Amino acid sequence: MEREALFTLLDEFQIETPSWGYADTGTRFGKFFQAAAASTIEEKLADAGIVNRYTGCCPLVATHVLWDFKADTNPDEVVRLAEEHSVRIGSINPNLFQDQAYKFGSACSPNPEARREADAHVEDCIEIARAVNSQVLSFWFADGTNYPGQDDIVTRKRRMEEALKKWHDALPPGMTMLVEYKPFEPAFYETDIADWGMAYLYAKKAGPNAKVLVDTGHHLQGCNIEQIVAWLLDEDMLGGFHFNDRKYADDDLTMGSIDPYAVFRIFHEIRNAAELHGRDVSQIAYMVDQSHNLKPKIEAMIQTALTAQELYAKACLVDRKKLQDAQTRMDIVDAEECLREAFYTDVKPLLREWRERHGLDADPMQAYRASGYEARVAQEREAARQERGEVAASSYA
Ligand code: PSV
Ligand code: MN
Repeated sequence: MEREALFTLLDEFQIETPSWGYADTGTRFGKFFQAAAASTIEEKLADAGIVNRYTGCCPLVATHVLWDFKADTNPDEVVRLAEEHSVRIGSINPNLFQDQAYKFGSACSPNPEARREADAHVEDCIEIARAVNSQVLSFWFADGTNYPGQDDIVTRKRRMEEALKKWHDALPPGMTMLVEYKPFEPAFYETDIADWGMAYLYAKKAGPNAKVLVDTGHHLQGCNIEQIVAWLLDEDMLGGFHFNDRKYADDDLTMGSIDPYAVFRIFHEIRNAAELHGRDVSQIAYMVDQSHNLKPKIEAMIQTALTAQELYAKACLVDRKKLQDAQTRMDIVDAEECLREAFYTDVKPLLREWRERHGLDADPMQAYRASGYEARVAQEREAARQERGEVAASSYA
């Protein structure tokens, strides 16, 4: 691939980072607090702005409605803050899992009150999305059951279909609804959207503006994620990704930290869909869904963005003509080598050049560390915590 063509593809490859990746989050067993962690939406947007400033490829920030939009939050003010930090609000994520009403589910709950509450929340989310100019409403449901017989599986399916259709029809023009799946957790017997097939079916039934969201951590061991991606692309049903990596289940590890070749293969299928099969891949939302409990949060996000760019660039370098030729000749070794050659190409010099062209530092992580941002905000945020009467993160150390 020509250098200029690769640079154009890199220009178009934009990654959305999650507001919740900048805040203190934990596991089921507890939290480890960081002095520099963001607490307010302003702090989260400031951190996302820093990631964008050093990487040049993360201009969007995903928000989670309950965590970011309090009852007194003015959406116009959020837009203004985002602008101030040179980012924009990306996807809006409704929260249909935290309220006590959702004990037995939200859209699928047998409790009509819970379903009504879900309806009202989604209505609010659509309003917020409209106010902040977001084009994406991204749904993940904790709905499911823990025990065989707890509820009727098909009745739950029908409740979900009805809710998604209603919400889809309430979307303003130009807004897309993404449907995320997860095989288990928090429900452990049956999840109401357990896999891509179910998400596909729900999205199809909801209407033309509903697509599937692939969270890379939400698959059972051994699952061929790139095949799912290829199929969804071919059906024009791939809406976006939540990037992360995992060794066991939904571990929220840094993208590519366990299996970079798998990420490369996913990107390869995307480039294949675009270059070989004429699919429009321009609307795919590349989003990160990681909340780091141990790594410094901004560094983890910079590392993620750099990894994504690197693996994407490698996938762009696959010689597709050569690959097709090897496939036609049924030469498996040659075909596989096309992928391996691209994967093992050192793209770091190319990425350094891309950064220099955009006036970015050639080594974003180094530049960020040298800026002293983390130490500065740690001090400011600890002081703000004390002022609010909260426990200082450093007192846990
Ligand atoms: C659930 O595991 C998930 O992947 C969903 O995308 C949520 O919105 C996100 O994590 C944050 O809890
Ligand atoms: Mn997710």
